[in-house]
Amino acid sequence: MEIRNIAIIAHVDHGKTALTDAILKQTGFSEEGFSMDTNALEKERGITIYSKNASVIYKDTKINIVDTPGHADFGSEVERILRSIDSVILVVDAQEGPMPQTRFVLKKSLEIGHKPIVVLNKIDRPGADINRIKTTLAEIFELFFDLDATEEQLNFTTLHAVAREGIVIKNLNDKKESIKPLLDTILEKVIPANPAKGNPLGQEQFKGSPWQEPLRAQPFNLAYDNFLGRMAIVRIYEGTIKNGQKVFVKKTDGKIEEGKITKIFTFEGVARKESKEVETGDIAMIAGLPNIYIGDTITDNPETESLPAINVDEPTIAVNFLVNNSPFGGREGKYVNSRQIRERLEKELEVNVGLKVDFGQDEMKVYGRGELHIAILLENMRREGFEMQVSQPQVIIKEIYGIKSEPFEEVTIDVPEEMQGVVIEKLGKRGAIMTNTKHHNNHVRLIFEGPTRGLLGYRNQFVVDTKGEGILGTRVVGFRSYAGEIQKKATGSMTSMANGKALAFALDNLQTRGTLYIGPTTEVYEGMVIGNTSKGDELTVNPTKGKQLTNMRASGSDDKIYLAPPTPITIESGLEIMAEDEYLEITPKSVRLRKKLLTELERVKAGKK
Ligand SMILES: Nc1nc2c(ncn2[C@@H]2O[C@H](COP(=O)(O)OP(=O)(O)OP(=O)(O)O)[C@@H](O)[C@H]2O)c(=O)[nH]1
Ligand SMILES: [Mg+2]
Repeated sequence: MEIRNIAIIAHVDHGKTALTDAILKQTGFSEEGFSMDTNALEKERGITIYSKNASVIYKDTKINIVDTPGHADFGSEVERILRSIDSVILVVDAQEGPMPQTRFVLKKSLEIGHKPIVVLNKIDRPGADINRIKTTLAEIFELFFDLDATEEQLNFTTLHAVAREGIVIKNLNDKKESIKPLLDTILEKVIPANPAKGNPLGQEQFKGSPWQEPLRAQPFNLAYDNFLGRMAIVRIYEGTIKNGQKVFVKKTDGKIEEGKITKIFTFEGVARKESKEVETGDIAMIAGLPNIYIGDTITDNPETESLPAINVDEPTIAVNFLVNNSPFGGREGKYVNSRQIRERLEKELEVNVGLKVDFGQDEMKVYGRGELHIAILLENMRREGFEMQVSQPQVIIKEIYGIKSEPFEEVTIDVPEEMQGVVIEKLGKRGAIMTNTKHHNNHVRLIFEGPTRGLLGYRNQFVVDTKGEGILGTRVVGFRSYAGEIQKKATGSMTSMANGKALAFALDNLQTRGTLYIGPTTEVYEGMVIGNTSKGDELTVNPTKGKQLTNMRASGSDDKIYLAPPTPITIESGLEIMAEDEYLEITPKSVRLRKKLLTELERVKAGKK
């Protein structure tokens, strides 16, 4: 059977998963209502976190599809996948137009030499009128051009879609029926992964075709199975791979290891199907090679030349994980000690390719590609019963050719025009420089470049400043020379001086000073941060203080307390707002912020040093 290998790429939320779901459904490989975003966290957040493989058969052709995550923190994963497939469906929200991650993934794809198929999605959105669709298309063309697309790449096919309803059309006035126009375009435009000179029947005259050549396969993703151990998702470039086969793994550092394939799966819909043998061009999941890693070459002959290595992007931020030693430490978690946390992190390293860990005695320094990358790991751990505390995320600073360097990001912002002032001001203070602006329909698109260090914690501020109407996207552009001091107005913390239960009476007084993270009856301890202060100062308060009891009862009115609903801390918001002298305490039941030094006296002393 012929094979086509594609990935679906786009900026976050532009509709990749909706499109993949529609393909699966309409080819009969999934049930009504099924979504590729199967993981509990993905369902909750409505975003894709893990890239996933699926496979459908359409007109006697097997189409392997990789649905990729759109969030910038997972960008390096997308890059690896792009290396292993033959073309991409670039999905662009017709109303929003190209966003930073569109640029990032398209750049990688063009560099590899793909000829992307462009899908303008969400043409049902009210803002996606004919004019906007035309502008978006022009912007995409400009983007291709900017990214040095070749003549052939610039000649991309454009389709229009309402992915959510399973509709793709070629021309805007075509009848809206199904996803078929996309599938037909894939068959027509994407090169077959198993060239026609292949030799499926072992005919003599075809000897020497890729089918006969030595095996060459390369992992682009890792998975873990409790029984089978580490697994690799590989693309078979040449030859075939058989269960039980003895293979050589050529590592990227030149070492060669021997191993034996103990299990092979291919994909059927989203299910794994055990296979005895996988042919040239296909994508498969293999077990039996415990040391296998991204970019290795799997072959049956050690003399075979290695495939070009796959680059894994370096982490940009680091967070310390430690045992929760707060006064409430160990109360709510099932796994709380440092050995358990260490073992869990070791397991994570099996599959989480962008992650690195320095295992210290008491602290484990975890390096990731961004706050979300780390937040997802923490969220998974707490759901499994882990409890720990973490330090404020710090960007990774390193010397490059003797120059102190730090990660930089490009920030693309869409806001109503009247809000641009506050965005420019705040980002300017955080060390970002505006590189471009563009106006369309009362909205303005601002593009900045600035150090990751200055951008940490900005997202929350942005949502407040733009009343939720703005869109913000970022992508890491690499390490640049250190940007110097950055003024970030740290929000001050309101810290409890007492142990006990918070009382409505006390909170009522405190809510005038800032935003509270807790409500009445929440248990607090001395040193726990219960809110922030609107003036930005540090405040030590007593949230457990009740009303003075007197014999005289005043008129009934002062008994009424109206508390604004608290803004509870989540892992992500906690990582953003926490200060350097604080820890974020994460348990299966709670997320609390605390001062490293619990008493005010200790903090004052430390401040004077
Ligand atoms: N109006 C409209 N909404 C759509 C369409 N396609 C998808 N959506 C919605 O857009 C949101 C994001 O869709 P997804 O398919 O999850 O987007 P994604 O690109 O996979 O997002 P990430 O994987 O998180 O980057 C969901 O709420 C969809 O229901 C469409 O054609 N029209
Ligand atoms: Mg998705």
